[in-house]
Amino acid sequence: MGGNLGKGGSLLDALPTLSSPLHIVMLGLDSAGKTTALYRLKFDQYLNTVPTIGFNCEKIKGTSGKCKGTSFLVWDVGGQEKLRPLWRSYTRCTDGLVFVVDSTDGDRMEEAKMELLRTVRSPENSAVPILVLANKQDLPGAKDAAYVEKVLGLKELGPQQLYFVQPACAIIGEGLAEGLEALYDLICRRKKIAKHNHKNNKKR
Ligand code: G3D
Ligand code: MG
Repeated sequence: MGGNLGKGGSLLDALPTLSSPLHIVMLGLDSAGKTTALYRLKFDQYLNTVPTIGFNCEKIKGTSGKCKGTSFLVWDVGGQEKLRPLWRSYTRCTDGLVFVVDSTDGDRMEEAKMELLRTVRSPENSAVPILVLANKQDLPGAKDAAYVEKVLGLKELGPQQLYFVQPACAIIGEGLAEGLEALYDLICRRKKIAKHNHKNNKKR
């Protein structure tokens, strides 16, 4: 993130103002590992999950890097087909999306792609940063981040769409803190871009 402090901008102008807590919505097909990831982030331990009917919500504090100390309010929304129409009511006004994928479930990657694109293409979600967790990396046959990026068609979303694909294993917590940090970074970038565009529009 390059700042431009020398040209009449103050330090405050250069810093994105992030409201706290940041609102994050976790989506993905049923059984991808969303609830496991949420409770791993919250309690730093594995909790046995049952399929989510409705949602779970937890406040989580960033533990490392630039997002250390930042509060995130994370909504984990049920992923069963009958619950997916509800996703839209959660994603309105969110700061970031976490899309969790079971990296071993090749058969349902196309379905995951369709649901992701449907959510991201709805106007109220335009340009919301996305963290894709390529989960269950501990299992044999798990596809890597590059494959998941390709099969979900993330590049098709255009150059303005900020996203990052993080390999993860939610049951032991691997990759989750890194993923959250990457998402925080994307949220900062988006705020900066929005601020810049707002300034330029005012000049016109
Ligand atoms: P969901 O909230 O997306 O529907 P859950 O998914 O968090 O309920 O997880 C679904 C199943 O996947 C759970 O197993 C959970 O333990 C498992 N799981 C989640 N993350 C990982 C992972 O990284 N690796 C492995 N091997 N399994 C994972 P059960 O057996 O309880 O259905
Ligand atoms: Mg769940």
